[in-house]
Amino acid sequence: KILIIGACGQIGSELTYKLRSIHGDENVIASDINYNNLDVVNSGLFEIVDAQDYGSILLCVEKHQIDTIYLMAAMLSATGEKYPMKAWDLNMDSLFHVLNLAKAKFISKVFWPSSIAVFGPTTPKDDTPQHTIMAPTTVYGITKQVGERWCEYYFDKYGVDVRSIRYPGIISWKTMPGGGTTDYAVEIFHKAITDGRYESFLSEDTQLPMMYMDDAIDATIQLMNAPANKLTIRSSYNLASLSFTPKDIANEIQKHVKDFIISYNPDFRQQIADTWPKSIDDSVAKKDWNWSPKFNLKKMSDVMMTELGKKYATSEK
Ligand code: VAH
Repeated sequence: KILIIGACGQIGSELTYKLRSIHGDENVIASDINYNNLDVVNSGLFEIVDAQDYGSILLCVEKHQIDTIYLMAAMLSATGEKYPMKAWDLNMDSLFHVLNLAKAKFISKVFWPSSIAVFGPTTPKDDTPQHTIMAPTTVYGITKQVGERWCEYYFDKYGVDVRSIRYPGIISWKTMPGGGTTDYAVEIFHKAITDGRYESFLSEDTQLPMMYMDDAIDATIQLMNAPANKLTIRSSYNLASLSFTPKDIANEIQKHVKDFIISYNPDFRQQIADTWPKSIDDSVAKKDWNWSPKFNLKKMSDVMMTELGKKYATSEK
């Protein structure tokens, strides 16, 4: 059975829904530190699990005969700069507990998300390679870089089957992201519908690697289902689908909301975004497990505006 830790979060919630649809509700246990996402809590098996407490995770693993864990709990880049030691403790304690559960054979497979945040200002920004200079300058990025080293170490030394993807910014409409630098790219769609305007905390030409949620979820499941002998990367796979700027998104939104207005007021998150790549080379993921994205900027923007339009129309009634 499958346990998702951090199931109330932006990616964790949609992984939960997707894995339930594939494996059946009774085989997927969602968990988080609180009941923050009632859609997830009330739509299937749910447990309170503290990702920083080994005993709490082990209790759930034994109660439900878990053999695979998706560890989606983390403190993201922006919040991590406000609470560096909390970010380090949460992101690293949780990874060690799950890797040690696998080393002790309580579970047999682990998914752990890395991020383009592992790259820093000295990394080549265009078509960033799978193997390249990595000197992240955010706490979050440091936890992801060190986490990747530990994943590869546990695979090499203890045969732990841990798999990982360096997610770009993820765009979705079901669950809000929390505390990320790429959150503007989700907020802008909501504000376009509710206010007809948005003040971006990143400058208009800040290009970042991004991905629509369905592509990210499909890639995650594709990697987890891939034969182990096909995988040449046990740190974390580069993954790409599209890159865009706030101006690009505003142009797409204006095709739906004619008089949509965007303004720019960069804050501390601009300094974070400036250290990240503009685009990613994911040729290794394509070769190893046939990765191929389905959503381009237009298709993503259309689905975001359509689904959020419906969501806000019903909530107003
Ligand atoms: C963040 N959404 O902004 C996350 C992600 C690449 C960005 O890691 O921190």
